[in-house]
Amino acid sequence: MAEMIVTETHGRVGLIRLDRPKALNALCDQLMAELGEQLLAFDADRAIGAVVLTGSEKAFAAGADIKEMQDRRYPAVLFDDFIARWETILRIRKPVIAAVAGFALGGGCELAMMCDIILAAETARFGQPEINLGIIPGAGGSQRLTRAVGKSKAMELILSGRMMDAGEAERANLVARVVPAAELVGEAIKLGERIAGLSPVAVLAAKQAVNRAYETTLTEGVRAERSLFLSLFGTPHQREGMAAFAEKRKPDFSAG
Ligand code: DAK
Repeated sequence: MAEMIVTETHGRVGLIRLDRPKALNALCDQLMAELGEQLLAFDADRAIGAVVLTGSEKAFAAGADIKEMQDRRYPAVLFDDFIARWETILRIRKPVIAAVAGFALGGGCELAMMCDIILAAETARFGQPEINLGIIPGAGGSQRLTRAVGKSKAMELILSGRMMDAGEAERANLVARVVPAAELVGEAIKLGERIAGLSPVAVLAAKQAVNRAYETTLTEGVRAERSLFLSLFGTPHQREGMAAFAEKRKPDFSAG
């Protein structure tokens, strides 16, 4: 029984709420293990088409748990499973939407950036303050933030530890959209429902294709897109989607 996350389903959308309020959802080992297990469970569930990951009004997550990390030493950190627990989310093939309100700092910002889409409440604050602790980002922050916002802003944020608000994060292309705090989770679920109502095969392929853009060269990415695109012509959903358009009706992607 999970103690640090709360799980709900809304139609075909699986919702995971980080629930460690006293520590502003600091990402301790137990929380990361529970989160990883639930993400894998939603990924394996054919009734779920998209996942929303959120925190509280005050914090998406204020980072890795500093108190848990403070006695860790090298090379012990090299040999334990510290890193593996953080990367389960990268194995999830369904879309994962981060709905961020309040602090998304350090590992919290990195976790949001490992999701496919970030929706932010007006209250959201993003940052990589690890430099204040004598370390640097360790779960991809220096790489993903730089790809999202560019070198100069990433350098400024990572070298100074400064936080940016939701408006700045939207202008810098870190987040897809900013919404009023009261509507954040509802908007994320609505987006998840829309995606979950589409062809699951096409959605999976689209996620893979965009990730190729993020991870490889243009030539390799275009090649990957082409083979994914062509493979979709072998699916019943391509026939249904195009037939529905020609027949002026809504497509039904529930079969197949
Ligand atoms: N860890 C542990 N506890 C935390 C925490 C954190 N990251 N953030 C907040 N808390 C706790 C506080 O200690 C406090 O607990 P009590 O004192 O009440 O017991 C409680 O949450 C409420 O926090 P505050 O009293 O500080 O609340 P404020 O509103 O005054 O301030 C704040 C909010 C977010 C500005 C402040 O709490 C803060 O600066 N927090 C630390 C932010 C931070 O430095 N985050 C980066 C942590 S380093 C890796 C993966 C990940 C990472 C590294 C490696 N691998 C896989 C290799 C990531 C590293 C990090 O994230």
